[in-house]
Amino acid sequence: MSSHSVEDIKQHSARLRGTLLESLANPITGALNDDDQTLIKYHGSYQQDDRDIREERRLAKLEPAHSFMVRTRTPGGVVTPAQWLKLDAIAVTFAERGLRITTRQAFQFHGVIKTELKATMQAINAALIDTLAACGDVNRNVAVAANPLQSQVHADVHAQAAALSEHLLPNTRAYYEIWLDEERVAGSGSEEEPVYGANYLPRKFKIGFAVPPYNDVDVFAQDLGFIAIVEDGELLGYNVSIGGGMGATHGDPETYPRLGDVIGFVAPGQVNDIAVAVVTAQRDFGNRVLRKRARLKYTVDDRGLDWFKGEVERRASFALSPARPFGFVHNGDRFGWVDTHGSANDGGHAHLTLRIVAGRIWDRDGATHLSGLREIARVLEEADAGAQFRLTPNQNLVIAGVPARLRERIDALVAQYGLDTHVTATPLKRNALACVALPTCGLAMAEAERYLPEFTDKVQALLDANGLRDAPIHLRLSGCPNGCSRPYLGEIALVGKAPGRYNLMLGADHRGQRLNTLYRENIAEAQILEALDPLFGRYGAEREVDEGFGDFLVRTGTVVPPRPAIPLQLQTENAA
Ligand code: SRM
Ligand code: SF4
Repeated sequence: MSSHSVEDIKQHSARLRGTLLESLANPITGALNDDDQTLIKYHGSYQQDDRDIREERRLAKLEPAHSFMVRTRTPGGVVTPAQWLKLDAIAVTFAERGLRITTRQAFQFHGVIKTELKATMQAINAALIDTLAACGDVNRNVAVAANPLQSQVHADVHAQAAALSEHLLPNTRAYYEIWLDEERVAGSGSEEEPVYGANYLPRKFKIGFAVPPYNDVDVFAQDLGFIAIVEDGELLGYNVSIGGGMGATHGDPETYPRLGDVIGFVAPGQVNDIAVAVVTAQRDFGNRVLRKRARLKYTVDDRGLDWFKGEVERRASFALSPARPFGFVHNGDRFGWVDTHGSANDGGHAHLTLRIVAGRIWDRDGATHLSGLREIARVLEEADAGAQFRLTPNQNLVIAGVPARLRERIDALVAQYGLDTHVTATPLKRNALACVALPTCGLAMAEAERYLPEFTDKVQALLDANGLRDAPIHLRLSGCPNGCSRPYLGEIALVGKAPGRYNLMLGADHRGQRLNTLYRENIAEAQILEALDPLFGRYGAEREVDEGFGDFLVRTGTVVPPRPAIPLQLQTENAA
């Protein structure tokens, strides 16, 4: 990799252009020049290689099997059936392993080769979707509560989040020039970056909007969270939380997962201003020397929450109002059909949430999910009734706004293509998350996505044996401590340490308000199952009514968790 620091590369990149055009044109290698490997992230892509065959290729003296992951910027993960069909065609033409729903409501394509990267980007653009700022030291895809229940408020919150995503886009035209052949305009005065500055942010930045009582976006895992405060069906504004983040490095106490702190309340009209104030404060005070300490969570801890809040208010030129009470009941998805008959916005429509295991939509072994969703998209496009696909931050899929007359047809297609695991799978399997990990993720230390089905089968067998078949336990699997499946918010989580070895984390709640804690370090599957079995036994025998597994472990002193995210005075009853 490059010997230049990321800060140097950004600064000397001519606003994220670098030598990307030359790199793409170089026929000798499937890779990019070193510095361009950093810059391409801001355009929504990562250079990767197939780690399954890395060693084999090294021995054969071949360069690694390079390819690119491409990630969309789709705030709240909303696309139309027509867009779905276009994304599906891109997956079939240019990518391997279909479409991948991410934990931030984006699509990822894996395995795109360099010579087809530009065509892929252009095809995404032709679907009226972009990939700008999907990765890199900028604001990433904005996550938004996924289910369009109580639809007017959800529509309002989604619109707010999409507008904020636009507001925080970098101004550089590099993306349009490199991928879409826009001509470069001399002077580049319009490329000034009043929010980001010449060096962009010290690190990635993430924003999420939650609509209580559901916390499907895991709002406290975001650098900046907005929690909608709704009264009598009206959106009053948002509580603001800052300083969430999951990533850590094994064995380095200077890095840690952290839940956001609620610092106050803003009206809808103040959202963009407060976001810009937080982003620019992080831009100016975030750690640009140590990347592992560069996220907002560390800036907040290093400077102090009160100091940071004061700085944000100074920049926004207004004071935050006191935070309002709110309550979360759940951070998972609600599966199956949800009827919204009679609601003001979309009378006579319903929404179907499908379980997509680890977010991977592809055709294999009789489970032809990509084909099935293509058929569903065709039906919805033809009906032209305003239905949408909405990706959830739990890697699942909502088919939203389905007219009553189409329900039977959709149900038939769901069954025909094996898309009905929301009905057939147990709650454990429905709620489990896994990050991508091997073979594409360059940082993976252990399997995650590929291991999830086998691992959940084994945990399920233990639950069954303990009379807990339908226990709705949230299980999350990450291939390394970066925490892309937000594992530190799992009631049970595995965090990869080495091939076949994981840290076992236990004790988060199922509302995204309490982190879990390390229970056993660096153990293999047999030991993990051995550790879980007696805990399930006790849970089955001693749990209180409706008590979650994580809550049980904490109440019984089996694990001692870090502090909860929300001060008690802010929690309404349904959060208890
Ligand atoms: Fe992530 C890096 C995949 C959500 C924390 N993440 C990566 C990379 C790009 C590996 C790399 O840097 O080379 C992974 C690419 C794997 C691949 O082959 O596709 C990767 N992250 C993902 C996705 C696809 C996981 C998934 O299974 O869905 C998610 C894409 C989200 C999106 O659409 O934008 C994804 N990553 C997350 C989340 C969850 C979230 O945002 O809600 C987190 C934890 C929250 C946070 O940021 O703290 C997360 N990813 C990281 C980190 C640790 C960052 C840190 O500052 O601590 C890294 C490593 C890094 O940035 O250096 C990372
Ligand atoms: Fe890769 Fe680690 Fe993220 Fe999993 S958690 S996708 S292994 S960086």
